[in-house]
Amino acid sequence: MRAAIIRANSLGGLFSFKFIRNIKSMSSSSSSQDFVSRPVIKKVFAKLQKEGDGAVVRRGISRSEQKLLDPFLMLDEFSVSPPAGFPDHPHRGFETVTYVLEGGITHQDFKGHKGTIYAGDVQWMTAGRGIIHSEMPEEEVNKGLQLWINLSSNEKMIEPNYQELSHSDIPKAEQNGVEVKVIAGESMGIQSPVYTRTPTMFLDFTLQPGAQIHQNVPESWNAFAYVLESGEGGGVFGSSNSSPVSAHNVVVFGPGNDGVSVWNKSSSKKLRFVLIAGEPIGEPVVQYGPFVMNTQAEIDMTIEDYHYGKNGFEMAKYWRSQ
Ligand code: FJE
Ligand code: FE
Repeated sequence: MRAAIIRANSLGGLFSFKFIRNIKSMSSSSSSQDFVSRPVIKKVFAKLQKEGDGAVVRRGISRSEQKLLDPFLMLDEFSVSPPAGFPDHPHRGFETVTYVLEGGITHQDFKGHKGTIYAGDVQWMTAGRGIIHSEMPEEEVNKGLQLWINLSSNEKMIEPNYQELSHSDIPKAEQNGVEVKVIAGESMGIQSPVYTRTPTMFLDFTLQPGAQIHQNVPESWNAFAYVLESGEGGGVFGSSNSSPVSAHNVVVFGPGNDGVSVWNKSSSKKLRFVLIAGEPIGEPVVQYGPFVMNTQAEIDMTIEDYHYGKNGFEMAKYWRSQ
């Protein structure tokens, strides 16, 4: 407790009030006593918008959050039914992480990769210098998350790569009414097998009514949560007396060295959210749709490469998904 107060005071200024409130409220709880949560600095409701071919996504992170949440570029919660989907389109300069929550998504690319991921499975795709692919739904209802993670300038033009994880490859831990699936990084003593070029933590938490967690996050990293399911009054983030956050909201955490605390204050419903954090890259971001580079000149070059089938887009002229 004492260490926490010293650290809170050393930050001074704007955040100290919130931290001190936090410490007081935590002194009555047992498991979070030694922790001070990062404060919540922004909440964003993920509004519906059209994407792909007839698909609708909830966009939780977009350009307006990119500065606060470097290295993250986009977070979409998708719910898509055939014939809608995401037909042939390119990517360059970043990674896409697709986490299926319900149904299945089939992926095909211009290098002959093909596969379907179902509920609980993850595809961690490094687009690098260039991918053209389609992502199409398999069943009646297909839901999930797609996160875009930037690559540093020296990795933007690397060879594309896939890490595909079946739900059975994703380590899971359970303790005191808290379940965590470790998609990337480490939590509750278990570690994901995913290799993250941009250091990233991606955790899927389910808290039973009354449960709480404190998750450490490296000090220099940016962090946010996205609420998937919450009962009324359930999802409380950052400070135990802050107002509850409902489903389809992004909660952006401010800086701090301890990590984040979350409470499920609902008496009957579970709370499910993903906690995502990453090491900021600190480089300029110039985005043109599915191309993310550091300068406008690199974007112009990318559009030319895609158009003429060069520098990684060689197969663009010949390939169509089946
Ligand atoms: C797309 C740019 C895109 N959100 N969520 C342009 F990024 C996409 C695209 C997606 C996407 C795919 C999945 Cl599986 C989930 C997503 C955007 O693929 F279709 C176009 N046209
Ligand atoms: Fe894509």
